[in-house]
Amino acid sequence: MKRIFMDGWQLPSAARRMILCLGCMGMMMAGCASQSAPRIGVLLPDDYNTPDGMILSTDGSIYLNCPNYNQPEYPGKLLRIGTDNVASEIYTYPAHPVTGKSAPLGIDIGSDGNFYVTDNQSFYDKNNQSRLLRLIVQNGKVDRCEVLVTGFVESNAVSARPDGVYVTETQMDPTAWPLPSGVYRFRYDEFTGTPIELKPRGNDPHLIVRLSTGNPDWRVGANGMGFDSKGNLYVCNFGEATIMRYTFDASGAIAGSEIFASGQGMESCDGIKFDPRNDDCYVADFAANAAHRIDKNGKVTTIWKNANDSDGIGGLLDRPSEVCLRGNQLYISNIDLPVKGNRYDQLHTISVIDVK
Ligand SMILES: [Ca+2]
Ligand SMILES: [Ca+2]
Repeated sequence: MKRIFMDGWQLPSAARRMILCLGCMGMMMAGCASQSAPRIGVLLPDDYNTPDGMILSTDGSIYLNCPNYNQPEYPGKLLRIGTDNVASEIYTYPAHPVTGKSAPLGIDIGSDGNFYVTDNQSFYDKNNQSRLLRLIVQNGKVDRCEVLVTGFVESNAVSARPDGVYVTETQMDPTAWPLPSGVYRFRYDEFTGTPIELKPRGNDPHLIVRLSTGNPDWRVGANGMGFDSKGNLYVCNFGEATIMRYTFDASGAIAGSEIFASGQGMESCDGIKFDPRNDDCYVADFAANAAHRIDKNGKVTTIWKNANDSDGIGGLLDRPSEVCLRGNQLYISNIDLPVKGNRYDQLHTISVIDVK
């Protein structure tokens, strides 16, 4: 079943005036220039209460995962946001056989046209129940869901690259400190129909990057991930507010690593996306209710930061977890998780900021 619902500009006029009015108040509170202020791009009903992973399709659509952690009586969903900002439901994810919940977080589209999705079950069970899934697309529709890899603690971002599928694991061993995390890579010919079962605690040969996080205030490791136009890998160490850059040798092995950007106004780094036109990197900063742009030299510019926590009214950021660039508009998912003083609340929104 497909259902269509409203974006922020198709609300009844009275409700729209109220939201616009409250939004202006929020912008004044934040004290930011109006041309870079966020607005509501998509307003979501409770069925889609925890928006997170986004990926831009070649046809201009944005595909959005909603794990619905905040009200898990609603199953995890995949939505499509058209170029008119109208969202439609594409798929209901099947429940995990142990937890009974579906939890689709990160998403990418492979060159095969299929969706690659992390199933992050850590909100329900931290005993290695998280997975990597693939949605097989046939004739423009999702035909079925395949389980590719099992045994993650907290699978998070996913990138379907020509040489394999990369997945960040936000914590490899929740009992260890500093917190170990990392990146796994799987070759396509390993997906034979029987799921790959990861060896626990970082002992699996698919692990290609290790990170360590020692910030007791944010015990969150490898999170967002992206690739620049040269094929270099970037991984967000959320709790350290640091983005690492990795280069590869001709065989595909990691050849070098360095800090790409750290701090400079970032309080955390969650989801990232690169602008393929100039290799600018956009960052969702969950901890700061902010979005940043980082140039190719690692210089961070904050393009928006709320003065306070918000509920999402007027497009204000409400614990942003992912970004997605469409043209010169930056779409930002507000995951609104109830941690560190934030209250899960109405509205459920995708914010939009004009970035050029
Ligand atoms: Ca909210
Ligand atoms: Ca909130």
